[in-house]
Amino acid sequence: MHSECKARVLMADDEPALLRAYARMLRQAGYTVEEAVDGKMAARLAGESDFDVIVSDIDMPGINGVELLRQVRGRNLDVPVVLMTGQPAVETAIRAVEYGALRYLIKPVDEKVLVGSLDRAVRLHQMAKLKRQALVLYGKSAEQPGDRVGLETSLNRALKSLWMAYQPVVSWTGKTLFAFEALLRTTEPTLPDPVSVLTAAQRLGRLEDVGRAVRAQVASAVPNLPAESVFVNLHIQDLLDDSLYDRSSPLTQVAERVVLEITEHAMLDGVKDIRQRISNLRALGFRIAIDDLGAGYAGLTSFAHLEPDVVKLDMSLVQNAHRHSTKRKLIGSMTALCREMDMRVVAEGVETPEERDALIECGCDLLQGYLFARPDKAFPSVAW
Ligand code: G
Ligand code: MN
Repeated sequence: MHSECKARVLMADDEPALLRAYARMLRQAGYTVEEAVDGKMAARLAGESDFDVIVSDIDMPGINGVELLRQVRGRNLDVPVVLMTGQPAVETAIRAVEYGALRYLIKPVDEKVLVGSLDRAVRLHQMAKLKRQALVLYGKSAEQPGDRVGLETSLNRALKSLWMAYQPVVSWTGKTLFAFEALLRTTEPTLPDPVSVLTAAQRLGRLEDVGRAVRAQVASAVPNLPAESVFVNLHIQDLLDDSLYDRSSPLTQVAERVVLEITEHAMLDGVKDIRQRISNLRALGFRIAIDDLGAGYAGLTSFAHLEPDVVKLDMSLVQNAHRHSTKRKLIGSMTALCREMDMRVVAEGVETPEERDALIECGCDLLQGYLFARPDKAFPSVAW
């Protein structure tokens, strides 16, 4: 079958006799083979052109097989890599799996096993390419790269392509712009929405990188902000990042114009000294908002700890408010209480004029949602 498909294999082994023997086996099976006499040469060849499969010895001087695998994954998430070794070790096997090696073969490798592995590898590679195409074409899929370097590559691309969308928060009765909320966006197809970016970053222990990138971007947009304030979502872990409290960091320079949103969901995760941290942020000039209020968490700790300046009602509470008197009662009571405590209330996810009017009737004047504007790169104008 390989005489037709002519799959290209990169074969790396620092033992010349073995390299020749394996290459011959593969050519007989119909593969086109390029030979690399060590890891360095293999890394160079792999960088120069695309292979259908890479087969490599593990124990090589300089760049060994696992390092080669890591370098290859930095550029290419899909190409199957088969590693071979004469000295199997649990440690290297684990790293091989972590970096997405397809197989880990013990030398001497039987011809049938080698060719069989490569036949399978070529098909899996085609499948991987098709899946990635499907993901790009049809978005949303929950598909995510499973291996660590793959995820790392995705996250790096997401960080590179990261941009902020802005959505207005309006005062309806005054017909004025109250603020914009900054929302994380990327063009990385494997991490298509903020939640998947944050989940990936969390798995990799790199939430700090995302938080810092977001804050830097928002800071650079503030001079052009066509409103007094900007709302910025914090991940609860961001509260543990020293750079958030750094007086010289770009966002702190404009802290007076920034409202930091902390989601109510996260309050349960219990960041140590949260009170102290919040009070440090206030001292720097930031205001604090509770995000997603009413979305599932019933406790009072969030209020007690945050004493927020702004409370954002979750869209689950807001949507269809005109149809449910219970929702209106809740919103009305919350809004009244917040006013007594000197807190502003923003209703999120307002999509229809009926919802808007119901909210106004409940005393809630600050509104955000598709009815007024969708989040967009250039500060979108409001459809009054
Ligand atoms: O968790 P947080 O409240 O920060 O999330 C806001 C999210 O809600 C954003 O991703 C934004 O795109 C989305 N959003 C904003 N306005 C509306 C709306 O009117 N309807 C819906 N369904 N989503 C909205
Ligand atoms: Mn928010």
